[in-house]
Amino acid sequence: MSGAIAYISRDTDSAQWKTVLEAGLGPIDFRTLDRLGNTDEIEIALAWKPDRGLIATFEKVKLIVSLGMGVDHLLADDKLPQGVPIVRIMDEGLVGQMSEYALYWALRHHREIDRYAESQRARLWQPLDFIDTIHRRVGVMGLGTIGQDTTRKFAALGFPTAGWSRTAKTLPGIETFHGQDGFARFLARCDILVDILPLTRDTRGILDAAAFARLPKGAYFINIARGGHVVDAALLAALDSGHLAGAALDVFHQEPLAADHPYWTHPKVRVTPHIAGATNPRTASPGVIENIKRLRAGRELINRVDPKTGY
Ligand code: OXD
Repeated sequence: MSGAIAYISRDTDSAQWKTVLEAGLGPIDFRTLDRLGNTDEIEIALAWKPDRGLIATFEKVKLIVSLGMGVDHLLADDKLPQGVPIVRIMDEGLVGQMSEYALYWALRHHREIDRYAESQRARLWQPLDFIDTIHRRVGVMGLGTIGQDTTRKFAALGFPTAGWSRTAKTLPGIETFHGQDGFARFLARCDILVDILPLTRDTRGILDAAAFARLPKGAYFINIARGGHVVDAALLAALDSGHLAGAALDVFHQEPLAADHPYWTHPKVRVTPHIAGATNPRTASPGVIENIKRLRAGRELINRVDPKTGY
């Protein structure tokens, strides 16, 4: 039998992962955090938020698989073995969930559903003025797989949609901006801003007071990327001053969000517990199986991460 596959995560789906991997690979030596056994036998680490330094103890590890599409949880480990390839899952199910989540909050804001809920509580029949879809400009930060799917769906609904990325990208029907110069111009045209960027050295704290100030007055912010992009005090100040209409936040600097964090009770903030997209072993496993086969056959890996760019 080949080397062991270790499931390094506190999530509770290890049995499902074992089942789907065995369906594609045949019998495997599958280890979990509580039963790692002789760690020199571990060939592949399937990891989600591993403890710092743990993977470094697997002296013969040949492949690290991120069990999420983001890899910041791995790259934050300064002891991660250098030179061991890192791949991430690419899960169409997860991509669809993420764009669906962004669309939900955007439409809820766009159609003033919260104000109608208030009217209902007061038994008030009160139609409100509305903004036409063609005048509500949506902007998506991050044009990777999820960002592209999200821009495509907003554009299909008729929202003037733009995207911003580090390097230039061209997408049909989408206005694109890139780099530092493009960022200010991009923000200035976002009535709804959706964050789907990876968390890297360059994007940590990117949404600060200056960035929020560049958004048009009344803009709405949706974060399905990482809490580390946001300077929380700046977001709260922009909401409190009335510059921003509201925010839907699925990700936070610290998760779970501390019980006394102001986001929980802020009237303009909607909090969800990092559920915008969940990795499903059934839909995520084909890519993982393919990579394990490629590794063992000495072939080029897919969905490989460049530790320098962080995605
Ligand atoms: C991911 C996530 O990175 O769920 O996949 O945050």
